[in-house]
Amino acid sequence: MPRLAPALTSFILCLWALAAAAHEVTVGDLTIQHPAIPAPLATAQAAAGYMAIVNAGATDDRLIAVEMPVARHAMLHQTVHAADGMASMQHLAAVDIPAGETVRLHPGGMHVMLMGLTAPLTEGQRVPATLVFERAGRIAVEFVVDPANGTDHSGMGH
Ligand SMILES: [Cu+2]
Repeated sequence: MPRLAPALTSFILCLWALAAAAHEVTVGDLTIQHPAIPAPLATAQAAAGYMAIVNAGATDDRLIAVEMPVARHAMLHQTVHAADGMASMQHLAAVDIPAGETVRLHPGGMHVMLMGLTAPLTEGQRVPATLVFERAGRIAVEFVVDPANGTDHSGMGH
């Protein structure tokens, strides 16, 4: 089937690219899907990290801390939009991960706020981090630096 080979090859390459772009880590009942940081400006002091957390178990959990050596402080934040359209951010003590649910940290919502970057983050880079859960304990992940999302997070209401 010589004519099928190129199509098959590109299909396999495509699968491989998808796998590389969407990584995940499963420990026990929790799956952390695609932890990622949109590439900040080279001069940025702050950045935001996003991911989805799936709790396939029957017990609620909570994300209580994030440790990331590339930032002096990593905090859990929630972007809130006031009636006048202005966005600001609130610190969250924890993010609830209810049993059987998927919680998404995404632009405009909850995020991991990285303050005081100790090194520039460039697209494609993998940034080690530890997520600390109340029940599941410590889970090591790697945040991938994704293409910039066009928003300069560093200027938002801190
Ligand atoms: Cu923030």
